[in-house]
Amino acid sequence: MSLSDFLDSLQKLQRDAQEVFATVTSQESLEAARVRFLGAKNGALKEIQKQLGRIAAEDKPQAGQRLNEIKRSLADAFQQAATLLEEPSVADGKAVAAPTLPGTPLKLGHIHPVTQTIEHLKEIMGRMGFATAEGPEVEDPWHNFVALNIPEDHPARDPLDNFYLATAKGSVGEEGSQLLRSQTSTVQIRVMEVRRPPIRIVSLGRVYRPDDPDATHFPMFHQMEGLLIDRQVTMAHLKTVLRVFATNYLGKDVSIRFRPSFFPFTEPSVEVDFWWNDQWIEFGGAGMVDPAVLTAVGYDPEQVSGFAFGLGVERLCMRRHNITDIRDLYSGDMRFLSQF
Ligand code: FA5
Repeated sequence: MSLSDFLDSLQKLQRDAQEVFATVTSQESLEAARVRFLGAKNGALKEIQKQLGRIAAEDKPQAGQRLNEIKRSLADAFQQAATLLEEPSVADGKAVAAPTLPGTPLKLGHIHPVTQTIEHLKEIMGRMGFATAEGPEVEDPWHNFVALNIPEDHPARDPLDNFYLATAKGSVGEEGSQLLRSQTSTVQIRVMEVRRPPIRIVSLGRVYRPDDPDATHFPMFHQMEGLLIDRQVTMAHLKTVLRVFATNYLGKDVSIRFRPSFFPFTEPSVEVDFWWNDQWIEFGGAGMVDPAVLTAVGYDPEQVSGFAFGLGVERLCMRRHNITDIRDLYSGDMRFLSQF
């Protein structure tokens, strides 16, 4: 067989095959085309390949090269036809059933209401000059209790009221043990340990307590801690900052009251309540930083004074958005969460 006859038959095969592969409409016709052109036994390509032995020796390289090219191009045509069959085509009906209907909307994620609240609170406090500070969620008893003037026998240190870590080195409650922080007041200590006054920070983060969940309690919640240390800071400064904060976050008509209370790390101490749904609801604690705390971090209580506060972030968020059950915030129910 001459080289030109060989090349002609290859050319014709390629034309035929491409035409057939381009018009297959089902798996069956695709398979039939594959067997016809690429079949290993009697496929058209195989038949032509058999002729290769009859080509003159000097023409064989060229003939072989062309044969391989056609083989690749037929394999490609087959692959393309197979892919097209898998894709839904307009001819399938569904895709063209109602081309003017709106498509399926993309579900976009958005920021959780508690995170939105945290950003909002940071922004309000930032406008009053409070920078943001951070502290670890896994704490040691020094920062969670001792430096905050909470003695060894204080009920707040009870293992039943805290999440101590089983991996901790020391015995539960003692130096060397570790726990999930139960309040963000730990950050007061961490900031004062490394900085000199004046200090004006807020710290927003998670805290953990083994409280039974109910409408206003959750075992994991967030607090906003505030700390201001300077010369001659008074209770009037504390009350003003909290009032300005409350009116900024909740509106001018918010009623806020300060109730005498006790915290080991502040003296005097107050509980901060907001009026909500015909009753006073506690939002946090506050007070003048106890001189014992200032001394524990190496400050001179004769030279500086300050105030601190710790507010429940979820309760603030709930008050603003009129959410009546804290558990809704952590239910993961998109029907609820997507409203914010
Ligand atoms: C404290 O945690 C003090 N560290 C606050 C403080 C800071 C006082 C600085 C003085 C100076 P208390 O345990 O009351 O205080 O908690 C503060 C607020 O956290 C509460 O008023 C409430 O709003 C919120 N809170 C407390 N427990 C929970 C809970 N289980 N779920 C949701 N919010 C809670």
